[in-house]
Amino acid sequence: MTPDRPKETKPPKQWAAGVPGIVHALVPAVRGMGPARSAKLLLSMNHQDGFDCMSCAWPDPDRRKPAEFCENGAKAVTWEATPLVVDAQFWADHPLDDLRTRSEHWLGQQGRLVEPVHKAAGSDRYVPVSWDEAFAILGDRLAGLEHPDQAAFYTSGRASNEAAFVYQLFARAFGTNNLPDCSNMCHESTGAALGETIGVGKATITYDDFAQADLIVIMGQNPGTNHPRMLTALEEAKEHGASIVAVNPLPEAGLMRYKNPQTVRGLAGRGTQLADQFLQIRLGGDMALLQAVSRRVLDAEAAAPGTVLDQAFLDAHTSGLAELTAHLADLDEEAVLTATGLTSAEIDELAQRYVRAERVIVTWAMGLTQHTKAVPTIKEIVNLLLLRGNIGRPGAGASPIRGHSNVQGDRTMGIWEQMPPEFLDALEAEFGFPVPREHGLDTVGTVEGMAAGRVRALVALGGNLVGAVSDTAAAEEALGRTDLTVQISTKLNRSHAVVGKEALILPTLGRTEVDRQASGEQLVTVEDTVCAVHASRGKVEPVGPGLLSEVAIVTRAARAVLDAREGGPGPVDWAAMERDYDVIREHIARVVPGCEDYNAKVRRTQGFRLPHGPRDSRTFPTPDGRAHLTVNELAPVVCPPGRLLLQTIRSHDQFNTTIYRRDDRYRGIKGGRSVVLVHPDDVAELGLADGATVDVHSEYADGVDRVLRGQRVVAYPTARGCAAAYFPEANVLVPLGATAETSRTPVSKAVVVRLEPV
Ligand SMILES: Nc1nc2c(c(=O)[nH]1)N[C@H]1C(S)=C(S)[C@@H](COP(=O)(O)OP(=O)(O)OC[C@H]3O[C@@H](n4cnc5c(=O)[nH]c(N)nc54)[C@H](O)[C@@H]3O)O[C@H]1N2
Ligand SMILES: Nc1nc2c(c(=O)[nH]1)N[C@H]1C(S)=C(S)[C@@H](COP(=O)(O)OP(=O)(O)OC[C@H]3O[C@@H](n4cnc5c(=O)[nH]c(N)nc54)[C@H](O)[C@@H]3O)O[C@H]1N2
Ligand code: SF4
Ligand SMILES: [Mo]
Repeated sequence: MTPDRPKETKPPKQWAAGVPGIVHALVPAVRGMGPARSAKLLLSMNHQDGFDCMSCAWPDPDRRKPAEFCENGAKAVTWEATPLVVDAQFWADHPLDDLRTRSEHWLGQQGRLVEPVHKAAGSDRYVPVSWDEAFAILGDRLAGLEHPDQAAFYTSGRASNEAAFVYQLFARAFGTNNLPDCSNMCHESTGAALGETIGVGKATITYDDFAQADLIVIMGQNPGTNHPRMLTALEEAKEHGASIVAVNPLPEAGLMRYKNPQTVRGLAGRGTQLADQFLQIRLGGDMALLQAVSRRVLDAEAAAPGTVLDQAFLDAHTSGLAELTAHLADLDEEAVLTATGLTSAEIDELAQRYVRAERVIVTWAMGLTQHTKAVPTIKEIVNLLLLRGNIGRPGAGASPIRGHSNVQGDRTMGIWEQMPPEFLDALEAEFGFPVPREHGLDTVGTVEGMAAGRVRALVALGGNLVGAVSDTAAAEEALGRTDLTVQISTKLNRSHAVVGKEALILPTLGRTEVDRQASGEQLVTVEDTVCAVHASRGKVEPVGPGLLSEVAIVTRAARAVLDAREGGPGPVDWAAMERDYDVIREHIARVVPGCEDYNAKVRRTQGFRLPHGPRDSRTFPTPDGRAHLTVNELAPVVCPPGRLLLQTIRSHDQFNTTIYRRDDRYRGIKGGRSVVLVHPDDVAELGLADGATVDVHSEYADGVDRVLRGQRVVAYPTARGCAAAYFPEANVLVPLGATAETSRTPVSKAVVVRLEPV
């Protein structure tokens, strides 16, 4: 792909949102959708009788404002609800060779997909086919595989609970647990760490806890861009007296100051200063920082016994305190300072804030999960919180902030290659077919399987697997080796251009659109990052007459495949589920823990909250019923001299692999994405200059030269020794095998690189 360098760059912004936020939300909305459609959609967004924002997983407050959306939510709606469609002529004009030269930005701009298309083996282009033909091809090819494990069923986190439930049912009725998902590349490390330590892999807080916290520590997360309405919750928390600490290599605008566009002060004034303390940490330094803070907490307790730790809580509910205390007694402060790039005084200040605060929330996202040591790092968050009983009481807790709007719900519904036996038992009891028990493939495993020829067919419910996963060249080659790829999607992306020998695109309704089935208009349900489940109802007419919902596509695909294979269709009544989603929800109620009486509960005004032992009653569903303080060996990333540690980040104008515009307003980048952000002193030390063009080479033991060409160097106030470039372009730099311990999440935030001038 040709580099896309911006012509000039400006200094980063010191504050987020305000008037420009509104303008950036509304102008493109009205331009893209027209005033009537814009008003209808934006005002019903995140409201009880409207649709759930399809962008991020940030929760809704109980008391909603008339406009309950942010700039980036508006962009997501505008992108989906465009009246522009990909017509039949497009497929004639654009063979795959041509599509492969196009950028993600261009592909996404072509409009909504409205008819199924098929690329035959040996052909160089897609041609429109009827739905019946599409399902017949799908049924024939999947039924023809030698073994169900030769297929993988990928999911991106936008699918509704109903679509996710029927999709995992389809995969398991077909006979495989190969259910990789975007979560494997996202919060998998969180699930692994929390599951092991507290028994539940989800946030231990509710929305209201933010307003009750004394201290909120935001680690490895950029809420101003990725969860913008979180800034409103943070502003409210500050009004209630909370202090905020941001731990980040970048001084992200949204962490510094917020001008709430819904208040007078936000529109006209200076807004609210958010972070009281900013710790500009080196990439991958968080585990060392957390250990150093816990060590200080333990030292304070030793100096004044009985005054610092929540001993009653520790005795009643946890294990491992003695081991942790002994381990941290040997912590090497010098190693901590090297790993974090911070001073002892800065760490002292955070520790003092922590000890002074009665109620502490720690939030985190990709800055923590996409590291080799991600899982132990998140376990150190749990250690720190447990020491003072900051789990399972108001205003306190562990708060991973999920990415995709329903990524958490998809997991709850069974989208996971390693669902626990209890879930599989319940599925088997409900539907009466033998459910496969062996763990399936995760995302990296699926790509490896395709490369090795073991995975011959890929079905994707949304997403852009080849665009999102690491090692682009290897992943594209692996995809190309499969017999069939099937993409169920709203819009084009790289995964429609890089395909198997045969390929299908099955276009689907988006969340903004009314979903009508034989029994009438349907609602779907979603779960946000704090386990709140609620309904979502489309508001506008579908962009094309022939579009099917995700549920309809999945249930019809299941029928086509199961009918076509030996042994017959099996016991599941797929047609009943397509006709009326209440039927799906009745199954969910009987299979998914915490979803009893689901149809009634999701129709309540606020929906309902899934039960959560640690949050609700300090009940920890671990094997011994206790929360575990854990001992984790410090092993900071080593970056050789003359090299930088590079992270891959999102711009303010993208949603994952969807590029809305080629700008990044808060970081001062305009009209291009081929940049590498480097500290000014490092720019000088490397003999480069701001604005220079470089090739970025990553360095791994496998000796393969992976290179991101033609990036513009931007002198930027990041932590020393660190750099940043945009995902997905920078995925070319990360080998497929570079994954986090335990969770196998690609290590996208600590890539050793060398910059070579061109
Ligand atoms: N507009 C928009 N919204 C989105 C998305 C989007 O692409 N666009 N994506 C959605 C998805 S799927 C997700 S997962 C979330 C992602 O939300 P984020 O996790 O906020 O996304 P990233 O851009 O990956 O930003 C990571 C942040 O962590 C910091 N960081 C990186 N490495 C480290 C580290 O080692 N230590 C610390 N302390 N900080 C570090 C980076 O500087 C950056 O601020 O957002 C969701 N929401
Ligand atoms: N280097 C690097 N790589 C990363 C990351 C990183 O920080 N750095 N982040 C990782 C993370 S956190 C994630 S979550 C993954 C994201 O991986 P994915 O979830 O696979 O990718 P997306 O770009 O979110 O997928 C967007 C596509 O979904 C389809 N789509 C949109 N809406 C709908 C819908 O309503 N229904 C259906 N069926 N399809 C729809 C559209 O075709 C759109 O192009 O990427 C990961 N990759
Ligand atoms: S914060 Fe997230 S869920 Fe809320 S409107 Fe913005 S993008 Fe949508
Ligand atoms: Mo994500």
